[in-house]
Amino acid sequence: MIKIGKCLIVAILVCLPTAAQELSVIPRPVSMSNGDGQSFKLDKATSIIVTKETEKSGKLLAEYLRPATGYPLRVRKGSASVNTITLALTPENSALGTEGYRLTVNQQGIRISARTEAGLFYGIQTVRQLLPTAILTMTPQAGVEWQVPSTEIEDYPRFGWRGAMMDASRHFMPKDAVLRFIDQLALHKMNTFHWHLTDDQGWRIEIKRYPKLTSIGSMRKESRVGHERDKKGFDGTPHGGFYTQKDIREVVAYAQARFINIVPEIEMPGHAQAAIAAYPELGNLQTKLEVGTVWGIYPNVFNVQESTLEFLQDVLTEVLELFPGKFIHVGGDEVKKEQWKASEAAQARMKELNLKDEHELQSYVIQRMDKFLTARGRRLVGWDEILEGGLAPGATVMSWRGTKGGIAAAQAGHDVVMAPNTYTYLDYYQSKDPGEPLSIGGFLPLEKVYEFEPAPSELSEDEKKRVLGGQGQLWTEYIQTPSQFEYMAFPRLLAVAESVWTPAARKDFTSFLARWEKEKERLRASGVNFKGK
Ligand code: TNX
Repeated sequence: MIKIGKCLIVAILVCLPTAAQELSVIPRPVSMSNGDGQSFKLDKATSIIVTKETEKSGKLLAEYLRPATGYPLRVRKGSASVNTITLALTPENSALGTEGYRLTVNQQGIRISARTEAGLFYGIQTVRQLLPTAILTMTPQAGVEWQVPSTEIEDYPRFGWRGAMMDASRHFMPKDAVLRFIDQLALHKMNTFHWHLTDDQGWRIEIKRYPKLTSIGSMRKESRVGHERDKKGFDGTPHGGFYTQKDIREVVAYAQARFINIVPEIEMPGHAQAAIAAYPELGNLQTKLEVGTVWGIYPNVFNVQESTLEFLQDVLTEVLELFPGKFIHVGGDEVKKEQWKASEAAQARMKELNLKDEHELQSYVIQRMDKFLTARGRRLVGWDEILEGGLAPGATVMSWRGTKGGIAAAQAGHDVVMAPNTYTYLDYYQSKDPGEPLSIGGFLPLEKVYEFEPAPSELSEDEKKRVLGGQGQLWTEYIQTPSQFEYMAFPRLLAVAESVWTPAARKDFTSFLARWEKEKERLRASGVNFKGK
């Protein structure tokens, strides 16, 4: 405003019509109309309309809505009328696939339909994202109008394996942090939680038959200070923790209720030092080892005697009882071969089995486990090194050293999960800001993660069908706390979520960034840490 004498010259703002702002749903739905500007208002009289088949989903929705609204919404059978949220199973709508849903919101009410309960679940997650972000808080929020903007959404995932990996070995992640992480996976329509439970620096799963795995193997006496390459010494502080079988059952049930499958990982034959510290007879040396205290690749791998393979199968037997999902991860990465080369027993074993080198010996271990798991109706998954020395027939390959291993495996007719360090290693730095917490290295900013394409163009259309999906990895050598874990995960894991759910042609980084603004409020309301506060 400019004042000249007694005249006011007022600048007139011309408001150009702007495109209505896109609703902030992550991952971006397959199709979404912006509605007519009207909205549905949820209040204490709203009821949730279910059938016998959708009652469970209805109760889950009511449970989700209760803490923040304070409303004990009625879940009842009947037909949709004014002020209702209807959950319907429509098995005939084949366009939706096994996890898709259709969501309609208008002034009268909300309707979610899907062919499966999983589809309804994802429709419910979208509704949670469309409500004011305060819906995600766990205490009653006074004075919020619980409006849902009108819209019409049809949505289904691009891939069936939409995952995140948590390394709970290098730094133990307590159960409540695991559950909080699972909540975030569910809210973003991820369905696979890969739980890395054993490694050189800590064994984190109770195995009843071998109690020393946790009484000895879950505790290291100290940890490296600073970056491994700086060799700055040790903190002198013991670090430990493990999940009891009861904890695991609780986490599995919690995940199942959210349509998340847990893929446990028991590392073999490398990354085995914590187990060998507990049971020295599993190793190749006569000397006693301690649980690992530094980061990097240890030479101490399992020996290949029959008794050790039986030990591994005994461990897997308990793992199978705890984890009902189809896939069991046996690691297989970074197996140093020196000890096998130097060991008479290993060399004799190679001769006995008619194997030509140590790669074939490693492959033998994995093939034995593949047979063991297949005979029990499960499937083995391992890191891409399991390709070396011959791939076990039933194995699924998790490609981490870029996409090469995954491409080779898909071309050989194997199933593949893409987890390339070039796009999905969320333990790498996310910015060049000197204030970033110390990390293993690398540089993977959000925009690079957003470019993650799980089905590489090198594959033919048929081979692409072998790509089950992809996932983000959070290795925890340098991630010491759950809060730092979340900081590394968000927002980048959301870029992974969009890459595995949304059709490639619908991905748009500018749109993602706009939606990320709203998402920050969601994470805040959920009490989850993130980068970019
Ligand atoms: C490589 S990925 C590893 C892990 C490390 C990670 C650090 C893989 C199969 N092995 O043991 O934690 O790099 O980024």
